[in-house]
Amino acid sequence: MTRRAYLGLGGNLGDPAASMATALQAIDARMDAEVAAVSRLYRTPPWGVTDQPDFINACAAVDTDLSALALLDLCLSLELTLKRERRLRWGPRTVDIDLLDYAGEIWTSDRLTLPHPRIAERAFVLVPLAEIAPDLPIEGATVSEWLERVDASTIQPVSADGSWWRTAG
Ligand code: A4P
Ligand code: MG
Repeated sequence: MTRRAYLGLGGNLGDPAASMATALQAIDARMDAEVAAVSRLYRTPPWGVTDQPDFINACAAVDTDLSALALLDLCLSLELTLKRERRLRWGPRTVDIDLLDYAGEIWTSDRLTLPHPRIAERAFVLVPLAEIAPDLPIEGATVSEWLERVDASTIQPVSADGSWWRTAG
């Protein structure tokens, strides 16, 4: 059975857009997953630990036959592969891929919390997610409703549209 999942992608070292594009291409190439929509790329100030470079962030919708845990494992293995490849060839860079939502499911295990716990307070997630899923319910409100409650003024688009991932990487 195919389900709709949403991924949050980001990085702030090296060429995060290229790493994110490689990850989305790898997901889209699978028989059991298809990239259905991708937001623009955004430049975002660091959240949490603020003494670090700006991030590049984006969100993607993925239609998949994978279970939530299998999709999480795919994301984690792509993170490891990208970090390993980049470290060997061009020095350090990072890409993080979070599973933001999986078919609206709400549950927690030792390895996975759904939906991702900090979506509602993070403009760097809400701005790109609102571009592809404004009406998605997250913890009692829609993405666009949560977006109204945060300061999104520092979240700057840096790609013209959501096609960046097909050619970069
Ligand atoms: N895990 C549990 N639930 C999930 C989920 N829904 N999606 C577990 C993904 N992982 C989930 O994740 C650690 C473990 O969380 C995983 O192995 C999985 O079993 P991680 O992403 O490696 O850990 P982390 O990144 O150090 O921690 P955390 O809290 O996930 O950090 P975030 O949320 O990734 O934040 N500022 C800007 N502007 N843009 C950013 O992208 N990112 C971070 C990191 C901080 N500040 C940022 C950004
Ligand atoms: Mg993370």
